[in-house]
Amino acid sequence: MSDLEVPDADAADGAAYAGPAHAAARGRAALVGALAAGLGLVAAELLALVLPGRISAVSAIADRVIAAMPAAPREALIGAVGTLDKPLLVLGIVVVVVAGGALVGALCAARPDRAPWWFVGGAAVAFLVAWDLTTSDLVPLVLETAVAAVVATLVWTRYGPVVEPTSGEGAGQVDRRTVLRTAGVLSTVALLGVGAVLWSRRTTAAAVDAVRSTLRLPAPTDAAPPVPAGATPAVEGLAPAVTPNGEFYRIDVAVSVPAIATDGWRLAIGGRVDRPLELTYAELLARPSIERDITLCCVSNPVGGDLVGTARWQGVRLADLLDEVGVHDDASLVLGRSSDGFSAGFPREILGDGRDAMVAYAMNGEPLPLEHGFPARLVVPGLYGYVSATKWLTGIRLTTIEDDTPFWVARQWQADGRIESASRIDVPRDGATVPPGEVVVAGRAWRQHTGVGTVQVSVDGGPWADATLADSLGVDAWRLWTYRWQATDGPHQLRVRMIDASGAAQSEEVHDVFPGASSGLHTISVTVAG
Ligand SMILES: Nc1nc2c(c(=O)[nH]1)N[C@H]1C(S)=C(S)[C@@H](COP(=O)(O)O)O[C@H]1N2
Ligand SMILES: [Mo]
Repeated sequence: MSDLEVPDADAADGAAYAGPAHAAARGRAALVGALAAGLGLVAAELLALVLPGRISAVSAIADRVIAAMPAAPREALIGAVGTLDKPLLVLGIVVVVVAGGALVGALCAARPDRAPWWFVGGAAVAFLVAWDLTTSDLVPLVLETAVAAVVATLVWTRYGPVVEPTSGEGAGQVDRRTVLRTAGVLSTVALLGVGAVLWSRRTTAAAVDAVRSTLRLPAPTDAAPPVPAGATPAVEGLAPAVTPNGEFYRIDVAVSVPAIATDGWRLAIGGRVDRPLELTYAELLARPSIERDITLCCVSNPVGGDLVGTARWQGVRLADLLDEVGVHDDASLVLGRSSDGFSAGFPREILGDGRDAMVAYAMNGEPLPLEHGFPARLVVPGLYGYVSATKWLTGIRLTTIEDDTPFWVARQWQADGRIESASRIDVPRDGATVPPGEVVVAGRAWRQHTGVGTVQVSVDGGPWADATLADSLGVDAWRLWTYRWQATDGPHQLRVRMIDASGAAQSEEVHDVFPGASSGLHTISVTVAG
């Protein structure tokens, strides 16, 4: 028996397939298998475009992979490739599918009737990985994976090997030129299909964004005072107190930004309530609204990092909506759900202190940008985004953590996402060289919903000296600060700490982000040379 023996072929098939001709046939079968799998995938993605919800199986699988990754490798991946992590994952999935098809083709060269079972099995595995029990993707994902299996089988039966073991070596094989020509045609179709998917995504997003930019916002019923001119000290290189939308950090697990048209959008408030409520976009905007400056912050922000931003948000007070639906006493968790299957939840008791949590629809005077949750999102002062700030909001569920575990809590992040005190030096930059004499050191500090009390700077481990606080945007936003330092030649270390408005000093204990939040004092090195 040759070592090119096809493992699952019986002796008669094996004899007919021995030798170099067999290897070539197996190569062709692998090629057809790869094409079959690839085209199945393209067909599924095209179908996703026309199904309600536009749930792509590939992006759903990428979501689940990101979600299933332990925090350390995920952070490492994001650290290494930044926001390219999702496109790379999608590419990886495509490669795995095509390679899997090639393997099936090679293994089934001698027994082509077996390949469809592998395609069906592969599609079933893809479905199981893609489907999240907590979302309603069931029907689209069943349809998409079924279509993938059917298309792969059709391609295989049309172009795959035909084996008639009794009629001699290579009998019934399609010739090489036919396979290559077909491969060319099918690859072109596949590329066009992928192109069409990407193009259609972009045009949908562009269409939603075009409508978005024509929307008119109501004047806030309860407006924020004008931003004080003194909220941002005039220091070169210091970013403003209110972050422009285009510079606001973005964090989410969505592979492509959901583009939700306002027409069909509804916000459903339900669960353990007396009177469930459903609001259209117009109904949401018709309600009394508040406008507040709130600093939003990611739990993954490292000490001194920039996954934090402040915007002037406008929306409907969450407490008013909850009063209206009549929340049951046993509802301990407020869970925001989004169109992409993400959910974020926080203890209901946190709202007991009257903080201005809201269903926000505007950011810095314009409808929420698509990346920041259009048409609506939750914003809760004092909580990290992962437990509170659900973008592309479609539902608010009054529930318990046992019944509905929020996305990141199910992945071992802390359930209590209250923001820790933090402070940062922005100017000068770490590693900068500055001239001797008076140097203006500047930065920001935050402890949302408590407020900043004092910011202090220490040079080279020396005594803490008070910085000057800029004008306040309120307790829910960060506060900028400056410190005049008499710099002398040589290398120096600058360190900052914050004491909040209740008198509690920022933790000096150093720890990494997972599973709660980073802590420790931001320290930078500068060289003074003239
Ligand atoms: N739908 C959805 N909402 C989400 C997330 C997400 O992955 N999906 N991530 C949350 C996290 S972890 C953060 S820090 C904030 C970030 O909001 P931003 O992108 O507007 O800055 O969004 C939150 N809302
Ligand atoms: Mo986050």
